Amino acid sequence: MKKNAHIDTKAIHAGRINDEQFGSLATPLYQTSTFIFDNAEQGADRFAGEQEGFIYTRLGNPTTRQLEQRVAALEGMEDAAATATGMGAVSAALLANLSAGDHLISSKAVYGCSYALMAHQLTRFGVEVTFVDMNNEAEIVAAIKENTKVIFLETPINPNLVVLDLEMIGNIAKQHQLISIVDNTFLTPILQRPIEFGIDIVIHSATKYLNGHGDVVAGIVCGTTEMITHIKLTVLKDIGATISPHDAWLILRGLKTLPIRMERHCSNAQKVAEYLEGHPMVTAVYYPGLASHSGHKFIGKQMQAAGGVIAFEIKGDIHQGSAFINRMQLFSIAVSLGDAESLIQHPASMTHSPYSQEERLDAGISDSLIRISVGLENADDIINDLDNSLNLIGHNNTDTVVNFS
Ligand code: 3LM
Repeated sequence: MKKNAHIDTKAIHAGRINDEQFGSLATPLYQTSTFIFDNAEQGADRFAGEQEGFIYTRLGNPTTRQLEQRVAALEGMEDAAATATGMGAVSAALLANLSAGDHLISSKAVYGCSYALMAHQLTRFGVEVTFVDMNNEAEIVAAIKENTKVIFLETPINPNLVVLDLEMIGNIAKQHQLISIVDNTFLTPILQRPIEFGIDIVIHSATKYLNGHGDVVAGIVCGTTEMITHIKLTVLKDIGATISPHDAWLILRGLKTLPIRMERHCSNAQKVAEYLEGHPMVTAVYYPGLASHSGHKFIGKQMQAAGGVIAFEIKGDIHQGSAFINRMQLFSIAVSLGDAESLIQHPASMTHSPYSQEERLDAGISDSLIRISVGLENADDIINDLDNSLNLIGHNNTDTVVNFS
């Protein structure tokens, strides 16, 4: 593959390690915990870093390595480290760059467990955290202190789809010598490459679109060779949030169709968002693909398209909201996103329950928000499912038969 190949070609070929023994087209799965040394000296040399080669799967594995090189190529970054989960990636990126006494600035609204890690865990180890409105340049700058080391965000934000200005944030980080970390899970490198805006580290929950088939939990951190070596040799080696080679193999398979899946997720979500916006029972729709959305101006500049996640609010109280969700038939009631199947969930009681209600409201995540991950089914069927359920709101139907099959 040529270095300047298009991103959809890279999704299939980048980082490919040729199987010289058998010529296997598919990536061989090295499902092994350990690797045999030719002799004691070779083992010692590998441990000392004086000879290349694998030692033990917690420290590296050929299947995993191929995944790391492929995602790094897609993000346009030098290297990557694959992890056991997306939270493993968030933890690795933060723990490798923060020590007791350091200060971290994060967007107020982030994925619930990322918030919990920063607010409830890192603080136990003497890391100070300030949560800010990441769209407010003055507020970010005012939060910077002598000991500030890292700035953390995701865009679009899970779950309210607020879009943040990567160029503005990348510039602030450069000016103040902060390490910027962006969680790119919602858009993937197919739609957004944060490095183009000066961001230092990009992380993913590979559980989501990168794998795309709902059968893996995994994560990945991308950065410079120096940063990734630092992450691998400090945090990942000793904490052990290493990906299983089998999961790496499944994600490599999923990545081959990532560009075409993203195209379909986006076109389906655009149709669904437009439909929702026109429904009388829907009071608000949050999707950057809509001209009415504050993040719409970033499309074509920072992000190529708006992705497959939509948040919205409907008329009625909590009971009508639950009844609406319970009536869905094609949609599965489940957290996670980026799968072939359409999913629906309630952030306040599910993905963002690690926040207190006060913290959540302050972060702009309302109790009535409903989040959907628009799948790869036919858009008309997805819209029909929403339509059936929306049209029954307010018809004293809280005991409508629920069919989850
Ligand atoms: C969810 N999100 O449904 P894992 N970063 C982002 C994420 O959305 C997530 C992670 C990191 C959801 C998971 S909630 C129990 C289910 C932007 C996960 C963490 O560790 O692979 O789950 O990734 O929003």
